[in-house]
Amino acid sequence: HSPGESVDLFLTADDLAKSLRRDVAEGLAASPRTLPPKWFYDERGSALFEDITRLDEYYPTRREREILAARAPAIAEETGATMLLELGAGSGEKTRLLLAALAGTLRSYVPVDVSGDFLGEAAAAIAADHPGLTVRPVVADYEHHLNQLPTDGRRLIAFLGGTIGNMPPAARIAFLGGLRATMGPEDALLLGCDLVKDEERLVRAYDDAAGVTAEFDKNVLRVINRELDADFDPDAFEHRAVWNAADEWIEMRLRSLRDQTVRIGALDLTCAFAKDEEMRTEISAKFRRERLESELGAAGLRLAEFWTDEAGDFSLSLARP
Ligand code: AVJ
Repeated sequence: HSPGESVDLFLTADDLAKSLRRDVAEGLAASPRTLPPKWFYDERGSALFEDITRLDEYYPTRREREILAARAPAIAEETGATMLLELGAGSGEKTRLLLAALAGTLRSYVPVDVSGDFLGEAAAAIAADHPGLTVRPVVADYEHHLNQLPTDGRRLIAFLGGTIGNMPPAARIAFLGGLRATMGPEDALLLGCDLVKDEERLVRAYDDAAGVTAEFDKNVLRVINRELDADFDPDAFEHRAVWNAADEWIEMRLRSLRDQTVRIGALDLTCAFAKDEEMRTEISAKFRRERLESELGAAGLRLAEFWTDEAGDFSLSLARP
């Protein structure tokens, strides 16, 4: 893939390689072992996630789209945004709903993603459909480069899909505070958050009958094999989704099916996994309005709107300084 000449780079392939090495070294040394979810999304992982969004069991994408379709005009009216800054690409259809609603005021669209692979192409497609709109894709890690993102105009910062749930509470609060610090008085944050609901539905959403999520989970092992010269056998691990009621988040785990040893060449590391040992590969926090409002408040953001879909499964919040 060619990222195209118009992509702003705050993160090079070398930076990414270094942070993968650091994350894997730290995560495999921890007890229990963890791997951060940001490494799922190579080309295959991104395609698997797209498949997940179309599964019957995986409701968040569908529900968020329903809310956006209903509320995009209100979002446009309340924000009068001149710039749409989208953290995390790959929500093309939802972006289009927002772009259409904001057409009256919007001058620029800034998609931000850690991977430039598809960013340039997706941005070119959007630019072609919206003549007059300046499209400025940025390759950056939104947990670390918030203050390098453009700040001109009235910004609507969209962080959709429930991805904020991948951050543990402390990181989430630091992220929201960091974001707030970059916001002017006219800026607004549009935040998608999945909601707490019955355990059975949550677990099925993260452990579907067709096994797509299992493949997605194991994909992180393939990424590590390729990027760090490792020899994980994905078939020697089993995918699990567990509801952590105390923390109100779903955990995805990979459980070792036997005693085994894995070699990670690039780290000069050999790891022993015991049979049944579980490695945590993702948390996906689920929210209640009160907790969300208080976390936003702690970051200096006021909850201006809180919308859900008809079934009350998912939420979209509009927050302001
Ligand atoms: C893209 C982070 C929102 O947490 O629901 C889907 C990723 N993991 N199935 C989520 C995911 C397993 C997803 N996010």
